[in-house]
Amino acid sequence: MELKGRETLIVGFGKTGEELCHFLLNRGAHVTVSEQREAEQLSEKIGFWKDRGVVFETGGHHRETFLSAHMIFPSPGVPMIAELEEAMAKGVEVLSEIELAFRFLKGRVVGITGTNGKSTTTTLSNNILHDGGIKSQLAGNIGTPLISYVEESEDDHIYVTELSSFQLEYVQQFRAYISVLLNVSPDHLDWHGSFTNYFEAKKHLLDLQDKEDITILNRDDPLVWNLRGEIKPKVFGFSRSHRVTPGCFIEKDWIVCTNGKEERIIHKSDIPLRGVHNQENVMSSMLIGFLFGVSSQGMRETIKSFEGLEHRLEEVASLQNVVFYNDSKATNVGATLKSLQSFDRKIILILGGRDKGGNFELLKKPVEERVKKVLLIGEAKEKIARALKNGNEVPLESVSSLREAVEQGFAAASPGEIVLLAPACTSFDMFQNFEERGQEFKREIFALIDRVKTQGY
Ligand code: UMA
Ligand code: ADP
Repeated sequence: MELKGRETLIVGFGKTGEELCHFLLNRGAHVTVSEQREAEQLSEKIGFWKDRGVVFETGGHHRETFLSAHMIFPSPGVPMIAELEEAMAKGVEVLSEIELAFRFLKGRVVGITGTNGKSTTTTLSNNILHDGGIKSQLAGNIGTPLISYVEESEDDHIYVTELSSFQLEYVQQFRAYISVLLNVSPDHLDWHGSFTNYFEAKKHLLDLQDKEDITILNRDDPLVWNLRGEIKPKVFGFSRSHRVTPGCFIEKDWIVCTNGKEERIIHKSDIPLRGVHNQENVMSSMLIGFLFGVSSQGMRETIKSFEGLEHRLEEVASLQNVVFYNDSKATNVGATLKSLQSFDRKIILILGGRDKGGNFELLKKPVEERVKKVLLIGEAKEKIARALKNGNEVPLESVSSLREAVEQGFAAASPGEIVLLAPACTSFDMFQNFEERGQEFKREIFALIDRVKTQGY
């Protein structure tokens, strides 16, 4: 692929946009950035890139800029805006950052996607490979764009890459040596427009693989498992409820991997992560290690020492035997459902934020079964209240801040119960991102503990 002298347009100047600037300039392309935010709101680094010849169009997108480009690289967060649609219709090439990276990357890609569990699985898989002596790197949606590894890449490197549906939208040749599809449930419907489009984007990952490649599929998710007949690579399954071969399954409380010969890898009780969904993440990570020949002993050690990621069912603190959990990353209904299933004690649940088109009706039954009280926060409050109300006896209360949520949650909980932030929505109505929401939740918990200790409440 020749980039020298080509007119390239980057849409959006976040992490991806900046890494793209670096890469495209290095390859001799002419680079323009189009960004909806005003220049003052952007990173100070804009000056650095201007000095190197990047042209900035800020405060909005202009169709002429899009139409005059040879190639457009939209940042993942940029939906199908009119300017992009028109340029595509006129034949301008539109590629995602991962596609560009793949065209130049040496080494192999392990691509992990799914609605939930991507970051956990990507991190654990990378740990397993790394501890097993393989030159692996953590890339993609989890934080470091794949493109930033290209210049240093070598043939024996493995890039364990978390892939979002956004990144998989504009791919053409991106080919993972191993792909993983963890699960699929409705998410990002505001961006993709429909569940079908969202599902199709995820499926691009598998469609672009060939018969020498490997696909790992969730045997217990019918939508995912049904794809096995439609794709070219060899399929490995993982399942909590069926013996699946080749693949990974649970037998007499042991997690077993098989590709002909069965190997017991770890006893269920040795997995430190909470929740059955994490058994699925562990099984798929284990299959990746197994396929790269990492020893059972090695995998066992890595899994035993993996404490999970911040903001994913994170135990924060306990006060008078009420335990607070931070699952700020539960930004869709599917994740919140798994979160609720992970406890056998009554829960005070904090729900709400910005809606992505989620079907909150699905929460009704588990809320009735497991939740003592729901605290509603953010833009989606009323929609969630409508979905939960009909005949539901569980009290709902509206709160205006996480401070109030923490206080009301503690007040409603009896000793032995749980206060859980698993909001089923994004944080963007009140925070920069899910991390900031989780940090604020934790700060408020510790502030409450201090108040109780010093003032008795
Ligand atoms: N922008 C426009 N026009 C638009 C929309 C956005 O100019 O119409 C601009 C914004 O003003 C902003 C820039 O685009 O300045 C942001 O681009 P971006 O949202 O793609 O952000 P990046 O910083 O490039 O981060 C992206 C991923 N973000 C999203 O997918 C929303 C990061 O995933 C990822 O870590 C990073 O690339 C590196 O690969 C974050 C995420 O929330 C964690 N991902 C979603 C999720 O996990 O649910 C998919
Ligand atoms: P992602 O990167 O796909 O968002 P994370 O590992 O960050 O995945 O987890 C996001 C949320 O989804 C967390 O709230 C977590 O509790 C929940 N979760 C994690 N793994 C799974 C899974 N396999 N199935 C369903 N929910 C999961």
